[in-house]
Amino acid sequence: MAQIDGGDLVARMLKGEGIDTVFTLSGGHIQNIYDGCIDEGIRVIDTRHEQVAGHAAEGYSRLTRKCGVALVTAGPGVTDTVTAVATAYQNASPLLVIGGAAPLTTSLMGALQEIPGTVEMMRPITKWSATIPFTKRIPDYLAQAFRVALTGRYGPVFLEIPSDILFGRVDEADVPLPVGYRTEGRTQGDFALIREAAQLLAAAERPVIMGGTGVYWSDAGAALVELAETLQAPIYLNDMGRGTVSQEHPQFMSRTRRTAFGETDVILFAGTMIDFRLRYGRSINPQAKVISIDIDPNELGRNRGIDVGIEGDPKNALRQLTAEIGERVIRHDAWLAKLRDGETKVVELRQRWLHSDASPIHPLRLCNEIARFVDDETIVVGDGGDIVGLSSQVLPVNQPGQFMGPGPLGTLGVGTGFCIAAKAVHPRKKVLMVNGDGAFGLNGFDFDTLVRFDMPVVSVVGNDRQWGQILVGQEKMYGDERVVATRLADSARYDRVVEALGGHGEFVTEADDIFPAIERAFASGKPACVNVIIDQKPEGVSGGYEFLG
Ligand SMILES: Cc1ncc(C[n+]2csc(CCOP(=O)(O)OP(=O)(O)O)c2C)c(N)n1
Ligand SMILES: [Mg+2]
Repeated sequence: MAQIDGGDLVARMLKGEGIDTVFTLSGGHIQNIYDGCIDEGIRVIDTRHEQVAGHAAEGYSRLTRKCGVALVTAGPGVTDTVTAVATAYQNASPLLVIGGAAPLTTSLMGALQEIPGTVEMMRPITKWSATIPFTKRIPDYLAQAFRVALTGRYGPVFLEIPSDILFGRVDEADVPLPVGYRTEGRTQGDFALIREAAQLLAAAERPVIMGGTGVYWSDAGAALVELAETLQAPIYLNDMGRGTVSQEHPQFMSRTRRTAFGETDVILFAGTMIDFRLRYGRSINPQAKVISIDIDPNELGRNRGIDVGIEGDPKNALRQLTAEIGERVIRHDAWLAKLRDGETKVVELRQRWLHSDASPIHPLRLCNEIARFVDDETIVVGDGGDIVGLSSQVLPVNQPGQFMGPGPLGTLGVGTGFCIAAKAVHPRKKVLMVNGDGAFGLNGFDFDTLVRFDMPVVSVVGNDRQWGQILVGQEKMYGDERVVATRLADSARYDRVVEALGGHGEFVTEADDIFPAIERAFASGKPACVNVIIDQKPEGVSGGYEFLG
């Protein structure tokens, strides 16, 4: 009878899930999984840091809505992924991290890379974390991992495979691979609550709809638009919800949220946590009726009391609401016009800086130049502080999943991993990264991975020679003379770092040179860095962030 080992079993299960690429940094404890991947035709992309492998795997999940996989070696390989796992957890992203581990046969004897408690370490930031105890149980554990990661509120799982289990051999015939081990069904909202919510929405005078990450995961953009059009309500989006509705849609709004929240009488949240991003709900009109839809019932009523809380898949629940409201004509022309007016005013105020010729370069001018390169076939990765915040106000995002940022964990350093994922999933799409100079330093070395795998992406570094978003707050709170730990070198040439790794570099100090430099960067056909020196104290831009304690 044919004998196979645990690595073959892992690879076959991945193949069965439609995983065509895995992300890793090598180690003896896991190398037979690679061997299995070769047999199954699964591409192995090796990064220069396990954190990047983790972010790349999350990026793969976000772009495919499958469960991305990172394979990492025992001990430090696993601990290096903790930040990526935590980031995915906060984003409700499915993710499977498979960690090597010292053999069970030498447990407690001080084996190489043996540390206690990796499974426990991962537990609070995963939906499930476990050790696989027998070789022949590998397929069952993987089936359970995919079932947990890809149902309910999606999220990461961690599986540790001790090396004697992973390298153990079994008769192929003794280990049939499980099939039909998870459902793709999606829950409906409670019918009575849908009716109640529909009545509130239909009677609203100043309705507001806010969609978030859950809208992306349930692919609910079209359902959201349909309801919003029926209700003639403004649409606001945050985090991974961005792009699920085109910014061209006449009801899409992004600059008037404060007014809308403050004046609304009925507000509907779909797949959006009412957390710090929404000021814990504190800015919502206290008299407003609040309706919330979430796949995770623990989000319903958190921080802000709700009137109707609908546990369910956002796409289904939104469709149910639209059906329940029926074909009435509900107009809120004055409300929409007022908000649109507010939107236009902000855009007009910005014009001056968007077209500024100032030297040093105004960051809004930089964002405006970057925007010229973003079309529907461009994936934009954001990794940095203020420069990313500003760019999100300027860059068009009209496609679901088109913008990839760290989400509520605010993880600096996600960028190179997300770029690797974007090119792995969509080799022909343009990938453009907006980088802070500080953020570049965290995982910039993975430009090497982009070079090795021939993944041309362009990173534009908004180089203010500081950890700007923190420095601004520091100055406000403690004064100029007590700024500490937030300044970076004037001389750092991130463009040359990328050149040295085999990529293309551009260095820009004048506004008119930005566009041709980015053009050359794309034309080079290599991973590229356009290092743009920008104003440290730009006019008209407040910077920093409000720390809501
Ligand atoms: C891993 C990590 N460490 C620290 C922080 C805190 N932090 C938030 S924004 C920021 C500054 C970012 O600086 P940079 O990337 O240069 O962007 P800028 O704000 O200067 O545009 C820091 C340090 C974080 N969010 N993530
Ligand atoms: Mg900076």
